[in-house]
Amino acid sequence: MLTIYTVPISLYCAKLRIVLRHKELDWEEQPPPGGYGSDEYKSLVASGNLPALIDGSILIADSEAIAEYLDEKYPVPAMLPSNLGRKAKVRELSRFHDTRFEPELRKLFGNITLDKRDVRLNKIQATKINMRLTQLSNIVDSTPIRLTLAHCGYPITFAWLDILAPLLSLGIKWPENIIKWRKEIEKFPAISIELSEYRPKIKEWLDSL
Ligand SMILES: N[C@@H](CCC(=O)N[C@@H](CS)C(=O)NCC(=O)O)C(=O)O
Repeated sequence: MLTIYTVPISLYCAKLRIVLRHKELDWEEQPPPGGYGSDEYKSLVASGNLPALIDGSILIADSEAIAEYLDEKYPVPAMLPSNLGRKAKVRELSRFHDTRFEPELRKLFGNITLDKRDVRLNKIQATKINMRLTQLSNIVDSTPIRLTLAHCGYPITFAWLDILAPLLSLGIKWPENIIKWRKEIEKFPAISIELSEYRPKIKEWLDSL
């Protein structure tokens, strides 16, 4: 049995569950021992990163490293193409999410309640998110026929944007081809099931602020 350390609100834990679901793997989830950000957790996972996977004697932290490990260990259904160039393009798209797109959204997380809201930061981040969406629209080129690792992070970040955009008046401009691409990837059951369970967690988290 695979074990993953997660917290309910974590975007990257949701991304990882899409991979686990698509591969029809069994897994159990545990909260990070000692709590999120604790020294106890860091004694197990030096970076403090969530998610982390325990598979026997192996512990891996970082959703992308875990996803690639799972794809090699459980190759069916494959979530990376076997063709070298296409594989690299899937990795490129996946890393664009993790290193360029989602980090711009994350900067808004401390800026949600009225007492902490910084209108200037909202505007800056809205511009950056719109810029990343335009870039994404120039990277994404076709309707996905099968689910790859590159498709697992975006639906979760999009779900956050759906909720934060009206709340913070972000004025998000969705490119036409991204609206279409999103609809297509959200048809994969691994994604639709995760979204139906994850969206309420975003709302619960917002209510707890
Ligand atoms: N690139 C990392 C990002 C994961 C990430 O930022 N996780 C957050 C929770 S959503 C976290 O671990 N924050 C605590 C920390 O970085 O110490 C991944 O894909 O796993």
